[in-house]
Amino acid sequence: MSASPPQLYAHPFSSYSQKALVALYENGTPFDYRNLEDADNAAELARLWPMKRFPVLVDGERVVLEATCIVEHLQRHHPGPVALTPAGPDSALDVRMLDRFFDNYMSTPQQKMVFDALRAEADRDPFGVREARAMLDTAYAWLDTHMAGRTWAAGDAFSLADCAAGPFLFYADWTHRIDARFANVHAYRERLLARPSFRRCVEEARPYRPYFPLGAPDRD
Ligand SMILES: N[C@@H](CCC(=O)N[C@@H](CS)C(=O)NCC(=O)O)C(=O)O
Repeated sequence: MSASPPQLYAHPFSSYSQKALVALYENGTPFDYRNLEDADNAAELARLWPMKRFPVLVDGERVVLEATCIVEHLQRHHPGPVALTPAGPDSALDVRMLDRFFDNYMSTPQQKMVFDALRAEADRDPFGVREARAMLDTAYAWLDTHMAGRTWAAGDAFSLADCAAGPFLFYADWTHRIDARFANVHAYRERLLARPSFRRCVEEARPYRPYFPLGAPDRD
């Protein structure tokens, strides 16, 4: 794509940033980390993407939005030993399906609760937060059944779906605890925490735990 390494606009404490970082760390892909803690990088992000959502990857002339697409772009243009999207079309579909599950039914309700906590009291949405809690409980229950007998979310190997699962299960449990009866989900979360790529993200994010508006628990 370009002679220079891709640039990643991201923040260490952000779950979607971690999803892209896990992919980069899995394959030891060189990249230029544009940490959004730096105001100049944040201003550049706003120029690149008016939504100001992150992560965003810049690779030569190409601006890649959305964490899933960033992982897919890396797989295509900077492949390494770990194939995060399988070559077979049906296996690739399984991975993408689980990736969509984690974005839509784990991260979306989790973000809803966090964004609500950041609002002024008068602007809060208690009904929406109750709906988000219910969605997380349904997602935990479905995932518990899905993970029975599995190591990773889709197929036999670590994939894009697990890049999403690491940060989203991490913060979902902080936001709305995963009930103890969902033993397969707890075991999967622990497996993800032990994976060096995600462990590295957790350690890099540790200094920012005071940013968590619901109060970071004293664990993990
Ligand atoms: N659909 C986007 C979601 C990205 C996203 O929501 N990122 C959060 C950080 S984890 C963010 O940009 N938050 C800042 C904001 O909402 O203004 C993706 O898949 O990358």
